Amino acid sequence: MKDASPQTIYLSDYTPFGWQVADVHLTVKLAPKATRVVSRIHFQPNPNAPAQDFFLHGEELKLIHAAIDGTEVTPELTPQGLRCDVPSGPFLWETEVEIAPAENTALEGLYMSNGMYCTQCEAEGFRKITYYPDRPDVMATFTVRIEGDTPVKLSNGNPTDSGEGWAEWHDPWPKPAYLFALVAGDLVNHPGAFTTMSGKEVELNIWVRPGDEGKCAFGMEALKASMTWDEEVYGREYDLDIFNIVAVDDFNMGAMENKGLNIFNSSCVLASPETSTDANFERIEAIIAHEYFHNWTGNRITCRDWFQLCLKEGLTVYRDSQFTSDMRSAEVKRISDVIDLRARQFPEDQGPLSHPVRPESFQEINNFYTATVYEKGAEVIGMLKRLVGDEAYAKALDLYFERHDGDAATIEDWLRVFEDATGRDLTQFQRWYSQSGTPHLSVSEDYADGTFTLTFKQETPPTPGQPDKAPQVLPIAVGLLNPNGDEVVPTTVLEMTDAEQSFRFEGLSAKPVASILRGFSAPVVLDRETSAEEKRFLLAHDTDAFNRWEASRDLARGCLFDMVTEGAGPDTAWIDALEQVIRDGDLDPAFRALMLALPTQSELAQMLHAKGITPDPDAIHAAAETLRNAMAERWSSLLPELMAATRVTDRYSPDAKQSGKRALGNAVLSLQTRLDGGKAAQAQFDAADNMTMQLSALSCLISAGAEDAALAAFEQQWKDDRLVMDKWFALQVAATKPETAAPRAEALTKRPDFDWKNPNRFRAVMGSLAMNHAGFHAKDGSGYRLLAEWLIKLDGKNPQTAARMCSVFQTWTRYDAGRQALMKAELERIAAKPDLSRDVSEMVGRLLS
Ligand code: 0A1
Ligand code: ZN
Repeated sequence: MKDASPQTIYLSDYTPFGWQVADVHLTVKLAPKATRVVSRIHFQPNPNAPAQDFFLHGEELKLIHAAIDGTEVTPELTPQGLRCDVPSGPFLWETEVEIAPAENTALEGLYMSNGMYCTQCEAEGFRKITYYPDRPDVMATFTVRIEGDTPVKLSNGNPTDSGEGWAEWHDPWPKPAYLFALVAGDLVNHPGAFTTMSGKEVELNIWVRPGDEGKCAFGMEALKASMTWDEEVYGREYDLDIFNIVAVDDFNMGAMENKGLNIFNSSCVLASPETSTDANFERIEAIIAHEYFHNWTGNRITCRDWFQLCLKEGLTVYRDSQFTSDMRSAEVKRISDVIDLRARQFPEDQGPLSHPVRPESFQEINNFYTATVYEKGAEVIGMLKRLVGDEAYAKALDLYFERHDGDAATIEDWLRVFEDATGRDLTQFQRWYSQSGTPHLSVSEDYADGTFTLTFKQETPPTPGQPDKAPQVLPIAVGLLNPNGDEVVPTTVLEMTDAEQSFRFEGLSAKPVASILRGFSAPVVLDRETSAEEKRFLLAHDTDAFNRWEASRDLARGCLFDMVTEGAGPDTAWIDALEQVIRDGDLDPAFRALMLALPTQSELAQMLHAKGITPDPDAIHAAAETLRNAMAERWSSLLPELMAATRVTDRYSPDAKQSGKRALGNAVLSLQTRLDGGKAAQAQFDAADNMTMQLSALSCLISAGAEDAALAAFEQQWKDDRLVMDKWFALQVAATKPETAAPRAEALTKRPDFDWKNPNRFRAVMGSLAMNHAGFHAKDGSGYRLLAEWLIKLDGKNPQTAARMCSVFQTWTRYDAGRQALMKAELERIAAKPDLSRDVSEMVGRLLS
């Protein structure tokens, strides 16, 4: 039965569940269309909860029978669950339900992927497996018996016993139901082992479908590195005898941290040099770390309710970014994270979907697994660390683990730990969790008699439901350079608490050049009027790598802005200043590759909109093309030289050193393609022995319009590899010219291998269409129409993935009246779909509001 009237849930309505669960015993008898789930649960009254009806969540379940202390009962059933009269003391609750995993296309609860049974219970999927108080503050130990004829049967915790056709698992750590997992199938394992810091042996496995065994070694090494890192940096040890990872082809998200049994989208764990790019390797390493780190930040300490999602996600993203910084280059990681934040979180925070890091209401929690909760949530932790210092941060984290181990905690608990560990008052800091929107920070400078004064003003524009904002605490990292380029004041963190505040630097011999917001020390928009000359100075001399990159980015933004608004030509002074950096062989090639990338077209659209100019996607695209062509022409003799210097002759490794060289080489190749029409790219494509080189060459050929032969050859080579074919689908749409983006996407949807129920394949085509800025925003509305049609279709099968993708419309009010009307009409068409899911309905409602 469908949920007819979506309800809004409020943080302020939180009440504890009326019962505690002592333990859960599940027997799952697997069958594709009629799986039986028998649950035996010991409930006892919760002395800390107000009186309430006994209500258990349950959706799309066929109740076979229910009993209390062995006596059959007839509960009242609703579309959301069941209500029942229960004894006043402790009791044993038993139910048997039937579910059909083979028919579950929503990929939530128990479902099947390529003949394999698997589960996804976060956030509220367990209620599709059995009746249960499916909320994170109800924690219990689980014993699971799996019956079925698949050779492998896995669940959380440690294996306890098994026999012909059955296996039993016991998880000794109390956990909420969202961390429950079960996997059964014909799987093979890539084994490993780890000895923890206290000398405990842990068995490790990566389980995959037969044929994928050769793609597990990198993931296993990443897992071991994560386990070591969490011991060394956070003092956190693993706590079970076994840690299993399973790769699943059909998965809505990247991966899931189920206790002792992490389930991964196969694209986020399987890797080989031939089939995965350097970027894939880096992402896999980070996601494996992320899920592993959840064992402490998420599992041992979980969330009281879903409003506290950032408690586990912000912290775990922060921890995985620290890990990547330690494993690779901290500077490159920081720049990449900021690029990502601006591309995904800023538009969210500046549009109709804006919400606080800790939202205060929702209809469908699955719609709040957002860049704001994850990435801004991590930025907030980075700021906290910057404000209290590294040592105090470490002390606070120790206290957090000590005080809250085994708890379902809140943001208040988290901040109290910091207050207790440091003696600071974090009342104002709390606004980072409750106020939505991106603060704008402006700055003015004054110099007189050796004293340099920086005056900052902060202001956060109104966001949905929050017309007025109070000032937030901003850690502003600043360094000062002398006119000769020497650093006279090293990085200093200024703590801004007021709407307007001045900071003085004394004893200077000349007016310095300020490097502000070093390392992007706070997630704000910095509105700073500086001359191009000063930016070029910072580009050449700043000791802070982030701000060096930012100075160049700013110049590029300014140049593109002038090109679009005034018809100006490319800024050759910037191109020449950048050349010095690109040529500098002492600089990390990965950093130089980042310096070569232009701001995204969507970022420019946002910038124009913020300045009151309606962005024209075609004009932005044209300006970016002209600028890239100018860079290529100006550097025509440098490019071949650089390509030669970045050639890797050693055996392929996805490490930072080699991948940095390839990144630079491929950035150069894309410029070279503008001069030779794809000659060098074709040569690289033909010679490539790894996916990084092959795919970037293909990308260049597509943008040069010289791709037919290469596309066919690629398809021929990789037609049987689903993950590689996802790249093939994606690239043709993402890298093609705007006018061919929507027609190509549409043609691809007509292929028999466009298996649109697979979220990876769907996103490969539709997500890439949205990423082709001018293509998606084609004036005739063809991009919008195609996407809306497919979202309507997907909504009937997989509401969660459809809803997530609705966010590509979040910037719709930025554009001209014609485009706005077209997008609005598509959103209204989606909203009018009969039986629209709660997920998509909430998203479209927010987008149109
Ligand atoms: N907790 C996981 C992400 C995740 C969230 C929701 C899911 O289904 C709705 C699945 C996975 C993580 O942060 O990795
Ligand atoms: Zn996570």
